[in-house]
Amino acid sequence: MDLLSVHLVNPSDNSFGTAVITPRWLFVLAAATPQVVGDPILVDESLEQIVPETIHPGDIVGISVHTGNALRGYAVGRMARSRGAWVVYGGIHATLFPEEALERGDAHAVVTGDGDIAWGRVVTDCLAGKPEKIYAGGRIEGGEFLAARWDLMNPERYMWASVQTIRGCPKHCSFCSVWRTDGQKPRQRKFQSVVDEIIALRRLGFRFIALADDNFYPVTFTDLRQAREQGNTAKLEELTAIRNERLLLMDELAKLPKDMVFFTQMTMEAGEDGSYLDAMRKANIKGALVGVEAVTPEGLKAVFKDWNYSGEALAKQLQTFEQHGVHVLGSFIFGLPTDRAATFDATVEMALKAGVTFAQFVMMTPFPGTVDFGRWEKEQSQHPTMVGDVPITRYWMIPIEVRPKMFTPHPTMSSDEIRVRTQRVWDRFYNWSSIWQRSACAPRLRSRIAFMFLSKLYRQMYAGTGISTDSARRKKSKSWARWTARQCKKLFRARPMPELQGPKWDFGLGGLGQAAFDGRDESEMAGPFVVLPEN
Ligand code: B12
Ligand code: SF4
Repeated sequence: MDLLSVHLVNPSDNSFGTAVITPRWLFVLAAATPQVVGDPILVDESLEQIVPETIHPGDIVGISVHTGNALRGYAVGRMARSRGAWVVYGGIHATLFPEEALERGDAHAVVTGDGDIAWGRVVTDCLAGKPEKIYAGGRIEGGEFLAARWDLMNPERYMWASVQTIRGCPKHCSFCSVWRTDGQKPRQRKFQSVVDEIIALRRLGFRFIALADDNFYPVTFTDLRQAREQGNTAKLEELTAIRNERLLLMDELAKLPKDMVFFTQMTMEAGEDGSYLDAMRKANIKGALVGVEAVTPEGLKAVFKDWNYSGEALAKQLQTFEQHGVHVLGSFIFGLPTDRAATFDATVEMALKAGVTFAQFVMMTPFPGTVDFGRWEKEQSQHPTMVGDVPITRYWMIPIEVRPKMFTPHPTMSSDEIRVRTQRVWDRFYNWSSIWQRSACAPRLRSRIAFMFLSKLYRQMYAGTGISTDSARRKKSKSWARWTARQCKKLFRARPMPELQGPKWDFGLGGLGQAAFDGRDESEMAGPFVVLPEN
């Protein structure tokens, strides 16, 4: 009898042949796959579509769905089940809608929450022919997060790798589901495990790494002050320990080869803490996505983010990042009820004034699990708007060709007006002359060219294929993005460093970085770091 295979599928309607960032879950679940079934087959559809003939009866197919790719994910699941495989879903959307995955995606089982531990149980139960319908993966502790199996990745296909250092966010922004699904308590990985993984990636030739964190600045001065004022010693100790672990991580990252470039996301509150930003710069964390969202106090209030800065203070706060050597990717939302026609120009002008290195302008989308979604679903409950036979509050189930561009009506602007104005903002921020000016932050011509390509790629892949665009533009953007992606890939790759040694930690690697080093002798990891001169 042939041995069965485990397939892990990252669904996508858009295959570019090359992807910017590795979908981390694929490589983490690979690490969680019991050895008895061998190495799983990893399929990332953002590279190329799955070939149905590779699925055989008795195989186990794990599919990850977020809201944007749920429809494609369900199609893959139905195909796999029709070929006799066990079909299992996980990921944020499956966590929020397990019943939908069972019904529309033909699932045998759904894992909610973290898969690091639950996946092993699912595979074992499938092998026994008796999977349960729902597995509650829950929120595991940071020390239990598995290191990814990078040995199963084709390094030629990705520009950036992704490593997670922390999950959860203490905030509660109205448009975000992270604090509901991942929780408000930061769950921090052991820094040694993170460093081990990064070394494994640099050995493969990756020097650009996205720190796939919800919020890299989980403890603010306000949090510390409040705990102190309340005389809450336990809380103060907990917060201080989280902060110290962050600093330890950054100390270690600073010892890695100097050509490494990290990128993360965090709140703009970090602008209050120059020493933290300095530690980031020293650690080669060269950039951070910062959720600016809105540039007016009314807009910030509307998204429960009134702790963010607006006006002059906002520009100053963002400039502080840049002054400390941390580039900002400012993220702005359009379509908030408080937005007016003038908001678009005011926003792009603020982005330019604040000197952010990159910016993204997204259209308001009510993602499930958010406060905004809950409010909207309630409003719609009496007389739901339907698109075909699908209520608009299940918009991800509407075929792409007929899916509206925006879902919640705006009090004063049509969705077309918002879309067109948003496109203009992207065009203005990313015109060649603005990019050229911003590229002055790159020290050498080669990196300046890389910066310009990256800016254009970002603009094309994001705005050109996203909801704020039309189908003709989307088609043109896709082929442009494909070409640019090939050029960018060459710029991002570094010479693999199989000889790179990492620190030998005081304790065994068991449960920490082991998966990243599978097949390697622990003694290979001993010794000092090899530090390269900057190139
Ligand atoms: C890094 C990141 C990105 C990166 C990289 C994406 C990539 N290629 O991986 C970038 C910046 C490109 C990005 C882009 C976007 N992102 Co994003 N991103 C994240 C972030 C911060 C971390 C994801 C990650 O790598 N986590 C680490 C892995 C290990 O965790 P995980 O994926 O959750 O997987 C675990 C479990 O979910 C489970 N699991 C997952 N899959 C499966 C499958 C099976 C079978 C099983 C058993 C278990 C299982 O097990 C895993 C291990 O525990 C998340 C936030 C979050 N907390 O999830 C947002 C998040 C996923 N992104 C989100 C959004 C909205 C977007 C964008 C649409 C942004 C925008 N407005 O345009 C785009 C869409 C991109 C696209 N087309 O896919 C939302 C999704 C909301 C939703 N309901 O779908 C999130 C949750 C953030 C948020 N604010 O709400 N993103
Ligand atoms: S948007 Fe950012 S700051 Fe707000 S809850 Fe989500 S992860 Fe936290």
